[in-house]
Amino acid sequence: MLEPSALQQFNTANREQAIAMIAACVALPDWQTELVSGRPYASVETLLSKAAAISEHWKPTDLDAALQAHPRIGDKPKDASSESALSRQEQAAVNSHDTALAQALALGNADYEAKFGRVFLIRAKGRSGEEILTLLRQRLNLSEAEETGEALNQLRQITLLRLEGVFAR
Ligand code: 2AL
Repeated sequence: MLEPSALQQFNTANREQAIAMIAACVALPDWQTELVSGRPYASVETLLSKAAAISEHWKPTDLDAALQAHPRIGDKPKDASSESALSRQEQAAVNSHDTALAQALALGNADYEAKFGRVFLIRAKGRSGEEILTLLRQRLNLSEAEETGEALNQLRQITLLRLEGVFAR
């Protein structure tokens, strides 16, 4: 028998199960609830555009809340949670055996945290460690307001990529 697609499962699951399917995409309960309340979705594209639209409402306080689920770049988490498994995959191209790079990232992360008071966030999937380091150094020059906007953009990208992964079958 044909397995139901992830979208069919999401559309027909009870509320709690539906939330559990998307919870690892971003640790923002309001976003999760709003996406689940929009069911049923006719297609994965409709679901992804709704998800993108509701992520446009995020504010700086949402960034702080969501960051709790994102380890630093270069600190690949070792625990068994599904968020950590996603983070490890996303950071796969950050070569932790390159000591010079690892040290430069650690220094950049520390400078960033001293300046902005939160963890540096970047969509890591599709980027090398060197690229991430270059972007980290550039973003250190932004103003507080510019950088908050940029970090929220990165959070949206990470969230939507994770969501595409959930509904890719
Ligand atoms: C991460 C993460 O866990 N996945 C990703 O794309 N970026 N973390 C971070 N601090 O940027």
